[in-house]
Amino acid sequence: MRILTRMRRIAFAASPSGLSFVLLSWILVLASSYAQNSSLSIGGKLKLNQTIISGGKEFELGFFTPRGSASNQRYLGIWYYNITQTVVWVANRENPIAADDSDAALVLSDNGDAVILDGSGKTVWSAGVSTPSPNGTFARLDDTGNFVITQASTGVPLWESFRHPTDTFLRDMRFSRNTTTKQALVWTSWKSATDPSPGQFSLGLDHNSSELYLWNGSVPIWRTGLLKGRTFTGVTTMSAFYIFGFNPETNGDEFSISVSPSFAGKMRFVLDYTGSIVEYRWNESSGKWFDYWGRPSNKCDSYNRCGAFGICDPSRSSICSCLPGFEQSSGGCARRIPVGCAGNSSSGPGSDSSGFLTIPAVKPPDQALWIRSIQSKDDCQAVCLNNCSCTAFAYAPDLECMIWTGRLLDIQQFPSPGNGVDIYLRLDRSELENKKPKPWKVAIYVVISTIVAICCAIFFYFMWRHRRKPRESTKEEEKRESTAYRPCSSMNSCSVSFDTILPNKEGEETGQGLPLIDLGTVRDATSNFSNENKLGEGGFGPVYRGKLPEGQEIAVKRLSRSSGQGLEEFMNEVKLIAKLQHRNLVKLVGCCIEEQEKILIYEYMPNKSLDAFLFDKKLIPQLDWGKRFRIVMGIARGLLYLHQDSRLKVVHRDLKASNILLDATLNPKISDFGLARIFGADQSQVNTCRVMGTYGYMSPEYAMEGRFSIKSDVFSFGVLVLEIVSGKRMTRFQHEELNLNLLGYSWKLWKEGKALELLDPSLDGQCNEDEVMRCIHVGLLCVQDEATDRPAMFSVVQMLGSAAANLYEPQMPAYSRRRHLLESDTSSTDGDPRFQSINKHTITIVEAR
Ligand code: ACK
Repeated sequence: MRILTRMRRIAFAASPSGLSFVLLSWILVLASSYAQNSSLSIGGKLKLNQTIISGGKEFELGFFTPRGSASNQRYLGIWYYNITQTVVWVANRENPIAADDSDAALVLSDNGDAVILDGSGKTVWSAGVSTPSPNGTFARLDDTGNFVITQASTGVPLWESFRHPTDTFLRDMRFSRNTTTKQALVWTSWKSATDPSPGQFSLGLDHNSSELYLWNGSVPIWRTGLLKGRTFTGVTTMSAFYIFGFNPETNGDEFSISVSPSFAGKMRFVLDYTGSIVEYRWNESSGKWFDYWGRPSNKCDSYNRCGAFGICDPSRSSICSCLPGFEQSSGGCARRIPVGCAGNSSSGPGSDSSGFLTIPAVKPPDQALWIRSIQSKDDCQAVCLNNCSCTAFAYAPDLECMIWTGRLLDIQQFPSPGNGVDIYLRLDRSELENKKPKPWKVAIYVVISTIVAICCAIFFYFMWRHRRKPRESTKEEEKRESTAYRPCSSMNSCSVSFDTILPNKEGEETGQGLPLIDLGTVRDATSNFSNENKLGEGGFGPVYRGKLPEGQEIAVKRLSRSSGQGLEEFMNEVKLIAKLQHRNLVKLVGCCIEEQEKILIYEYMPNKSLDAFLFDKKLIPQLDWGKRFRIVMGIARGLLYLHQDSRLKVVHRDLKASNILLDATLNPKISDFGLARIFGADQSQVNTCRVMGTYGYMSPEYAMEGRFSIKSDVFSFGVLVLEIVSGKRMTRFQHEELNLNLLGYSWKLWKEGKALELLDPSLDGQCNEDEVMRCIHVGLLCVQDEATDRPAMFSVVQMLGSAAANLYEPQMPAYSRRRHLLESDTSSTDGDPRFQSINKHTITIVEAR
């Protein structure tokens, strides 16, 4: 429509000088038909200052200069209509036109080819079409973002931009491969944020399988895993995100995969110049793109991170280990006992000296051989047994039979069943026998453990009776409690799982395997909750240090009866943490629901909370910059796990320094999940009347309107980062003269180019300046007023971790003035004032809505 507007302007400018009404109408008709057709016919030209707009005004084609580029060069490209420059396709990536070359143009030539000619008539780019009967051939921009040259007589597309992609995958595109030539469509990143020429990263279908690969040059750096049903086996959380999924299809000699996303709005996948695939979705209400999903997102996503026969588990502190039956050797993981087969076994192929061990829920190894028409797991196993070089197999109805011969590469452990596939690893039988005790041994174990369990039960029964005596007066209450929550008589004999006590919502798992610890044991461990053992007071009650009979050090969170954390919050926390496991989340050792007590037992963190460390003049010298940066990264990874990488989408809602615990090596662990919420797969925001959290860390939309989302956690993370960098508490900091809080002060320094002045003076300038600047930059991005302006944790981890990451400019953060925070200082709880601090406590505000 820009052409139409421009021509209207010309026409009106001309009319006063005497042009007739007829001529004016003719110009307008011509202009409108030109724009409405959204097309070029043979001989048609598109000059540097002209554009074509798709019929439904979705996309626009024309010449552009990349946003932020210092050079004045023009590329022919397609972008979203009426949205801040978002380029989805570029034609002349390597041969830009000079902006002052006013004669340059895109032309649909006589032979039906689309060519870019510079002012001297030289061809700068061509679609490469040549048709013997070009009559009526036209080029049109569709509402899908596809620029198509079509032969009028047949209606057959001669050329499509969708089949010559650059760095963006749009919803109507297809990943495809020619099944004969094995040639696949390849997406290539830009060289930099402002240079559309082909960069080093590319994405496309594998030559043989239904798998997508991301390459750096010719080296694979990530892969999706095979398509199983409609989701990729190597991408966790995918089923949740893509309800309609990915659709494989074979048409003639073309194999292709299209996407049917559940999201109806504008969306695009971009292979960015740093080598990440990021899915952006358009938020109509804020008029902004937000990054919704991205990969690679953890260290184990890196292709073959742990080498052949290694397995990578991102939730462990040491992420690499060897597969069972393999051990570390000089060249990586090597088999402990060779598998007997033809050549080294008298019984030849299929010799019974080998068997299979199940490795559940893994990203299937690379380079599987697909065996067609196998109907059962047993048949698939037989295929593997009959092939001496077969090292593993997998069978799933959607995948049929896959076998691997030779080395097993790029295996990642996923957090839970349902993700990835179960593979069956071929091992020598002696390896399996080690794992499977002989039946007679099992029988002896069973008899002995039954006798021990009965003895323990009798012993603890008498102990329990003995302890209950003084509490006769509360018998009635106890009766009520114990009918709802059955106490377990002892930890050792505790076989009651959460299945029996926790309400199990549809689709959720129970916290199986987490022990219930009886109250007597907890009392003994904490010297009957003595004051000497008290570590402090959390928002929901006191926390005590203790030691279990086996010697394990624990922290016991005793929920006070008067606390806001009722049974619901308690159950919430137990169920959540039991299901989540990550090195940056605190580990729940057990819990106790007995008499009127609700108690959570955690692993003990010798360095207590970040709050206690960071704001203590004596302890702070121990936190040098390197440690602080590792803490920031650890919290970011823990949060990324909660938001994206675990099976659930969890919003913590109360992230703050006092909820970050530090282990012996100062590795941070996110704790306190009392307020956390599980989000549905497609749920991005929840409205609540019950605003709970901690002022200063609460995002504006949550504090003021009760709206929370993963971006509320991102806000709290940003505050935390600025606190860690500055060593200043959000709720205590006030720049008196400027009336600024920590966010406002950070922003002021940033704008003045003096951000490094924010650094904690106790560091005495000892730091990695680049890391400090990145932390401040990311911190400011995270505390933006609008949730959509805040990056997702996926981007945060990337931006913090890579000096090359492209960081956009922050705007003024939320609550930049102090007065908002003065209100926050009023929050407090009852209890021993020794243990209270201003921002340690979680508050609840009930707002009328
Ligand atoms: O800041 P702190 O010393 O560390 O005081 C608080 C207090 O209990 C109330 O939350 C401490 N705390 C909580 N959980 C643990 C834990 N797992 N290990 C050690 N200290 C803990 C926290």
